[in-house]
Amino acid sequence: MNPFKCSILFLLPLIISSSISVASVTSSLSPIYYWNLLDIGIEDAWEYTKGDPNITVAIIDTGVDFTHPDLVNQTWRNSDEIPNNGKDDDNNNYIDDTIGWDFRDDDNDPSPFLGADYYMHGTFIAGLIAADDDNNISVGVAPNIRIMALRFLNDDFGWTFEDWPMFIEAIDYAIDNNADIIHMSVQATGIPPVSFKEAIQRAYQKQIPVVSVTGNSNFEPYYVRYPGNYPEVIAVSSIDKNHERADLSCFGSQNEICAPGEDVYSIEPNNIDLILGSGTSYAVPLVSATIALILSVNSTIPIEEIRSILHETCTDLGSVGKDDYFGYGLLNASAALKNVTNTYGNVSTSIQGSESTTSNHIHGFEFFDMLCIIITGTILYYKRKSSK
Ligand SMILES: [Ca+2]
Ligand SMILES: [Ca+2]
Ligand SMILES: [Ca+2]
Ligand SMILES: [Ca+2]
Repeated sequence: MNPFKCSILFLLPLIISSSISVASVTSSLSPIYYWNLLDIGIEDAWEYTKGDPNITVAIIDTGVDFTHPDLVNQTWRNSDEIPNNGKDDDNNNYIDDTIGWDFRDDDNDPSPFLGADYYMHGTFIAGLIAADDDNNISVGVAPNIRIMALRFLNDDFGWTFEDWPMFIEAIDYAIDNNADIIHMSVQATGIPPVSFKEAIQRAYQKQIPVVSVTGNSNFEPYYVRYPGNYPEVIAVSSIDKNHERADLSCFGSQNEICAPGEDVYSIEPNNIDLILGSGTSYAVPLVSATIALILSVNSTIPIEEIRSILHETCTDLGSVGKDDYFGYGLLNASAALKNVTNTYGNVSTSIQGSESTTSNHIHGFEFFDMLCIIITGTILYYKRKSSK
């Protein structure tokens, strides 16, 4: 056994959270289907943790199919809400919201509408984040955490100007119902209204990391799309198997980190086959889920500390140091978990609010389209691997 593994065995019993599960490293992942997870060092990261069930990622998207065998055990449950009694038992203004909320249809079933464009988008992302590791369909970065589904996107895989209040409601739901991370693989075509920016800032002030795309719109005007452009949001760009930036992946100074998102496999609703997808949408889940693993080691680490850990541990690509095309570099879950375990694994820290960071920020352009279409991920083809 190498010294690295010895240090893990020494450190684990000192972790204060009793719910930290010591991951048993499963058989090696297939480099064909999980090259993206292997590329961020997931097998070594799992020696620290596969996630804490008390850590929840809220996914604002097309909805999530929680009947999928890979997501049944990963479903966030609102324990304060009594199911199906027609009452809002926890007084959060949502009746019978036991597993999230469908803001698009205003009901308590956040599963995707199978007739919608890209109905698989949210489930594909949920699979990358947390697909269960106890069967043969797929496995996510943090299989022991929980997913809160907040359905928002319309049947055309987008939203319109009048939907911004609905988007804000979804963010506030995540904040008010104790999500630990807010995931949004979406991009606007212009600058969102101030009320939306304020919702992002509310999450930041509550120390809830918000993770989004740089965007899939590498054409004029060139800039990292919103919400990824906000300094409070962690913007993720997409690279391929050769560590080349994806052609459509937006770049700029707000590009914080990159992760593999091209030709990656995950799950889809109402089916137990793997499907293949590409786009910044599918790079972001690796970052969201790695943050979930970090918070599983210690849930009180402030956002800016998490960011520093990600920056310091990622693998530099392109020109030396942080650059517009790759941000600080390629996400390295293994190094991040080693860092966080050594620093925070046996130390209790208090949550400290902090002011928004300042960063270079684009100014001077206005909405050039009221239709806020997002196409941050495409599905190229289906059913490349049958389960079992
Ligand atoms: Ca309720
Ligand atoms: Ca109820
Ligand atoms: Ca699985
Ligand atoms: Ca670089």
